[in-house]
Amino acid sequence: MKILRKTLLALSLSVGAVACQGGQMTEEETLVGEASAALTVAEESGDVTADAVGGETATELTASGDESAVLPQAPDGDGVCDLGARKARVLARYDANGDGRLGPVERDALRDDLQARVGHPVALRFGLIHRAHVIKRLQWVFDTNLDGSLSADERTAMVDALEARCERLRAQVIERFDANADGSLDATEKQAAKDALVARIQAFRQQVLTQYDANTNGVLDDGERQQLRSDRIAAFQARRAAVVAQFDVNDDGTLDDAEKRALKQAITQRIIEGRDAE
Ligand SMILES: [Ca+2]
Ligand SMILES: [Ca+2]
Ligand SMILES: [Ca+2]
Ligand SMILES: [Ca+2]
Repeated sequence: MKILRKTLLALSLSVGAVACQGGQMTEEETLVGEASAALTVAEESGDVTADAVGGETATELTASGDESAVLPQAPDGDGVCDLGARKARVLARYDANGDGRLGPVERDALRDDLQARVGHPVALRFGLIHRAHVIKRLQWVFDTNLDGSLSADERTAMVDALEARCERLRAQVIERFDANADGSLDATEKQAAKDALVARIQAFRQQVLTQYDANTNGVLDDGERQQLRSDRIAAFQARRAAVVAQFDVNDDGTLDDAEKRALKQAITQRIIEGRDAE
């Protein structure tokens, strides 16, 4: 199915036609898929795109470090990766006239919000913790022709990769929490999965607080956050140096286009296949 969709896309692009419906993703599906993929990744720790720091400028890296100096919050999902459910929520949110699909005006609103999310780190769109840099990195990974924006086929590749990842993670969660072994998660089992996720996030919050809440008042004050921020930036710098060293085949100290493509491909493979992919 996935291969068929790509073949059809390549076919339609090769004859210069932009077909809608009938086997390949419509503009609405691509857009909703992209928003859902971006929100899903942004909600998580962002580890999956962390190596994209290799493609960031010093300014971008600092901005990413600033943003990541925010304590994580529990996600709004149920702890089970479900891109389909996420898409339904995105669709419902932007389907202003309630006809079950997104018309041109509604699609523009969603596109604007997605753009605003990347452009304005402090905005709390969608009511979720904002991780614009994670979305920015995700978009960078799938911009395979390096023109600074995502074409329809690059978006499709991004949604396909995130869908594959979600299916893989979902299978892992089911394996772990399917207590009665019937192959799916009922409400109780889903709740257990969500509780485990929330516990993991709380433990991480606690770990950050233990390290940075110097006056132990339970929150990060300005000075404490400043310390966290500069540590995050230093960690990103170290990671960037390691990533560049790994992909700098010609040893000139920077990543040229071919080296960036290899990095993007490695990250994509890891998104699809998991952490042990390489
Ligand atoms: Ca592109
Ligand atoms: Ca079950
Ligand atoms: Ca404090
Ligand atoms: Ca190089």
